[in-house]
Amino acid sequence: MFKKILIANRGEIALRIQRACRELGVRAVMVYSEADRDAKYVRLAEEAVCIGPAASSLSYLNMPAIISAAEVTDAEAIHPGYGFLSENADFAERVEKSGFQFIGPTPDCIRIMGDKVSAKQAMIRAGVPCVPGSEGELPDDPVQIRRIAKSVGYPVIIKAAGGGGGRGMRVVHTEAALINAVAMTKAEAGAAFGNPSVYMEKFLQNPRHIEIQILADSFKNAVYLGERDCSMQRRHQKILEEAPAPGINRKLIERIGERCVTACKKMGYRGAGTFEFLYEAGEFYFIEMNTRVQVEHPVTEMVTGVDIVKTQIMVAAGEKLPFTQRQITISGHAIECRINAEDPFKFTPSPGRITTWHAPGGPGVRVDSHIYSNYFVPPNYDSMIGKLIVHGDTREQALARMRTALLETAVEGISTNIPLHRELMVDAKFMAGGTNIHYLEHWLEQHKR
Ligand code: MV4
Repeated sequence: MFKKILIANRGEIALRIQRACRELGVRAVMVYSEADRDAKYVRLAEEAVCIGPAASSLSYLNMPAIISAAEVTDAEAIHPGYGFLSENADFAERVEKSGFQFIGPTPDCIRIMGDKVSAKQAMIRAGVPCVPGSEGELPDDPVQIRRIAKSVGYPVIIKAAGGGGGRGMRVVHTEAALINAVAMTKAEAGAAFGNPSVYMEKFLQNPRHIEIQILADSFKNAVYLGERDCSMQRRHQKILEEAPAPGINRKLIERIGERCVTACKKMGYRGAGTFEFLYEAGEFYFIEMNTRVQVEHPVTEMVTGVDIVKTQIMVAAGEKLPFTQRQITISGHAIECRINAEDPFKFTPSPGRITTWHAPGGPGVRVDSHIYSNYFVPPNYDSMIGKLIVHGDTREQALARMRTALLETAVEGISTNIPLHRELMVDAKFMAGGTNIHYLEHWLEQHKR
């Protein structure tokens, strides 16, 4: 095991990784921007290094500053968390070239999954079901583009190979709009991602967003840890997640999970990863793979008992996965509410000083947050200030525990989206389970205030 690792992130995930390090007996070096010097995990740290001013581009995205911090503190490995540099293949490569272990997959795997066209091709080869569409990048010839769209069937969606997470895509309903839409998406993709390559898929109208968590070691061992339902989102920002996904056939999930495991073994994938699928009319369609630990990993930890962050560190240190697929079982139900510093219905950011913080508690309640009373939420970063996670024997018990947890939680001094979560927890359709990716936006439209 490593003696010391550097945590190249901030906020709740920096604290989460620090906690995993303590359990493993690994010293953690925290890096922080000038806006984060009073952070709880910085105070708790055995070592901390300031890497620059508040702006992310000058601190948490500043590769030389992060690598220098690892050098001066003699860290052996770097954990990138999520966001920032976590899926940057060039960063992973520079980390390795500087003699450190990147806690994540190889730069090659990150690069292949970062290009959504090559990711899809890798999945097709591994037998993972994908959304029907162009096999690979769209050609330039308008006649061929029209032919592909006709065979896929309208509506289609044009997606940038360099996009992902909802960036660089356009829905096309008619042949008349097709060629212009492709040209526009290509131009935007070239400007935004430095890669004009686009591909086409059948546009699914009312899917759910279901993702499969995997863990893999360097010895071609891989397991899937079941699925998460992340359909409750607004503008591609997830607001709550749950595991397992309500109402989906377990045998089907097992078949898809096994395909994901096969894909990992074929790619030589190492670390934690997530296969994102759209689920519609009883079928799964792969869309993207995330090569990092995700915000919503705790719901999977709660239903499997597996510590995903600890395992990431163990496999990066060259250890074998400490469990086989047969030892993984899903028990009960978990829900996570993301707590954001924002207006609960207008969604405008609400940074500032938290005057009061009361955390909830009780059986099956977990709080992943770095905040405290008198903490100042900086305006420079993502608005998420923590996550409330509950576990119950059944979905109904988890819902009841989340209602209580939300009732007990008090954040004063800033606005948060807790009032929105309180309403969703008593919403009849959400309570029934299985709402799709459009549900929250429609709900907000109907509950305008
Ligand atoms: C789609 C789709 C419908 N059909 N692809 C958006 C984020 C990116 N990961 C892929 N996205 C979508 N791809 C096909 N072929 C609908 C979406 C989509 C979506 C997906 C997951 C979660 C929320 C979403 C919100 C709008 C659109």
